[in-house]
Amino acid sequence: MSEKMQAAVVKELGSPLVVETRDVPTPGPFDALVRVEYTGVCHTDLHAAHGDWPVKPAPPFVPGHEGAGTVVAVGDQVTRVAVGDRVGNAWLASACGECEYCETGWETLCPRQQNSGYSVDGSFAQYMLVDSRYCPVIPDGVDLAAVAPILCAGVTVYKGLKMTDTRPGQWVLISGIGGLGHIAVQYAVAMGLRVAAIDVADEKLALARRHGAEVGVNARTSSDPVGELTAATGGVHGALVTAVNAHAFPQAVGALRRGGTVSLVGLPPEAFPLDIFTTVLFGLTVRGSIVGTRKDMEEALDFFARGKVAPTFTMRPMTQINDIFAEMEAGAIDGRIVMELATVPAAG
Ligand code: 8ID
Ligand code: ZN
Repeated sequence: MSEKMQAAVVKELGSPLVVETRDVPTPGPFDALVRVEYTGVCHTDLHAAHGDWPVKPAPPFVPGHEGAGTVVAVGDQVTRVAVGDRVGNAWLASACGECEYCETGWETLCPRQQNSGYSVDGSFAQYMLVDSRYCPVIPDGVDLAAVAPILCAGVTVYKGLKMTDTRPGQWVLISGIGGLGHIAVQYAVAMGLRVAAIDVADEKLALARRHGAEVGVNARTSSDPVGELTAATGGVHGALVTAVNAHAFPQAVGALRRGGTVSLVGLPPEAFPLDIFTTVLFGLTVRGSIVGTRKDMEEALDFFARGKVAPTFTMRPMTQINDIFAEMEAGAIDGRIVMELATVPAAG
């Protein structure tokens, strides 16, 4: 009889997840089987469970792409990790390794990539498979619960900030101070940038200030959020939009100074108007940014291991996943939720 585990499963898009007993998966040649100890909950998991995006995941599937745990078995071709190593999963579960993107350091754009918790089962489970050639390797000595949010939120904002082409001493706007945004503030400060924050809740702006933001603007209560940001910074050199609301995007573009760059990272399933005249005459750059490569991940994890960033998180059992999603939708989470897999009642 195969071994069993508990997993939170999307049975139908838009329906609550079901925590149920599943078989522990068997590793293929390049896979590692990981006993998951902690997993962060990303807003992408909520988009996945709702089927928000044009390319939809196929139920039943297990969400989760911020899982951290220990390797308990490996396939016969695995060389990069070994039983006992601490590894995680990531949104970029694997890529083809052969296309023009993989060949030029842009594996995150590989058209044949697999995505954890979307096209392959993720970390909302007591065990998961990872491709040993792509999985993040957790640095020695770091706390497994605290590192989980780095595996998506951390690497995504670290790469997204690099994509703003800003330099130390310049202003960067972080729009949306949720799971991604509050970590973005910390990477930006660590990179020597000056940080302005915008969100729709004063508690989120207070969190941004605790992590080093110098300016905080409430887009809900301010009569002129862009004017306030411009007055405080002279116009930001770069902006990173993590907000899950299309209104935040033109505001971030509006806050840029001439020559500025905005990295779009948040994924509300909508469009936004881009003023052509201003974009052209002010020489603005508007670009998308999707997670990070394995190298970006190594660098993002290194910032964490050196104590430069420390996600704010609350630990919860996986059985509360539907409550957690409801709180996320309501914007009621401070930083990140990290689910503890050990507290799930033993599989039977
Ligand atoms: O690689 C990527 N591009 C990537 C990676 C990971 C996540 C993209 N994402 C996407 C997610 O799919 C999601 O759409 O980034 C978005 C943010 O993910 P998150 O940080 O995990 O979500 P959250 O914790 O719910 O935070 C969202 C924040 O946005 C604020 C909320 O108050 C919250 O703090 N916000 C909203 I909703 N409307 C806003 C507005 N109009 C706003 N902030 C400013 N202005
Ligand atoms: Zn994510």
